[in-house]
Amino acid sequence: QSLPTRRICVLGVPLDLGASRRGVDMGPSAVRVAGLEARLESLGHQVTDGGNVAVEIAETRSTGDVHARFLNEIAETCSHTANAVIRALSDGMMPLVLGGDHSLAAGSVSGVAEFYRRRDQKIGVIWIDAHSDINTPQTSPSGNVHGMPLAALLGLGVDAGLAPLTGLLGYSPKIAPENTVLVGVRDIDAAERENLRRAGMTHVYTMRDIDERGMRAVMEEAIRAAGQGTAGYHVSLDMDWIDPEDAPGVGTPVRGGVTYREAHLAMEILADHGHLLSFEIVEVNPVIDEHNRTADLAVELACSAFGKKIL
Ligand code: 6HN
Ligand code: MN
Ligand code: MN
Ligand code: MN
Repeated sequence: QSLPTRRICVLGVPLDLGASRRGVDMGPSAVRVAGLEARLESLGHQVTDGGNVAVEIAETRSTGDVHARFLNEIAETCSHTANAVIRALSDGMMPLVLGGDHSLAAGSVSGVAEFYRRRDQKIGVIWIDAHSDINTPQTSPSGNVHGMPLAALLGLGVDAGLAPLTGLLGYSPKIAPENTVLVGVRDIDAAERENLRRAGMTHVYTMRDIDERGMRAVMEEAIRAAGQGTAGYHVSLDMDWIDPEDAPGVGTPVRGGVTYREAHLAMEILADHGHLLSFEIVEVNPVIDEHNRTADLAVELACSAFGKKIL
């Protein structure tokens, strides 16, 4: 069948201040080079590239607090990202955000949430990741802010040094735990378990859930939770979700991830439901990739999420 044509706005956020391994700032470029725009257009979509959001680079800044390195610079970029997302949505386009480290999601999701809040609607979030990204500066073992964006969005960390991110756009929380879903997690810090509980997160699907119940059952449940009483959902895809065998070029690889086929199936199921409000792909690291194949997979997965069918 023919798929609904969308107007898509690509936004790059070449940020790597939130991770300790350098290189994900080149992610947006790598994904563009892999042919994102042309391949989405070949599906019938109208794609506009909105360029890159302004970011600072590590070499010109001091790290600041070791419990949340470069937090103020990251919050600044998140604020620009939120505004760029709001602008794209206001222009009737669907944001497709390219990272960059995952801390940028504090900005992109805030933008989507704010756009719908102005219309008295809530949004859901489907966070697809090996990690739960729910540390605060107090609980983080690394001080890397890319391990904290979900905490900020759910309203944690105001009193734990995360206020610049949690309080983005002047209010908090941006999203509700009942509409926020984690899929594919397999590396959760001890203190993050407690943070998940404190935040009221119940829709947490681990790799074991995917192994035992299958991708179809897990995604259907995830979509139901994220869509319950919301305008739809934002999908935040951290490429380290996929097994390093198929996605070696990521910031924080963890073995035991989803397979190439499972990843496509999850995206195809998202496309079937059609409640997608915005999409993002983060943590592509060309420095440790092999001939850009992680970026290429990112493009493939975006195509599946935007309706590409085998037949
Ligand atoms: N990511 N939980 C670890 C930390 O340092 O807080 C890893 C975070 C990884 C974050 O991959 O987006
Ligand atoms: Mn992540
Ligand atoms: Mn991750
Ligand atoms: Mn549906």
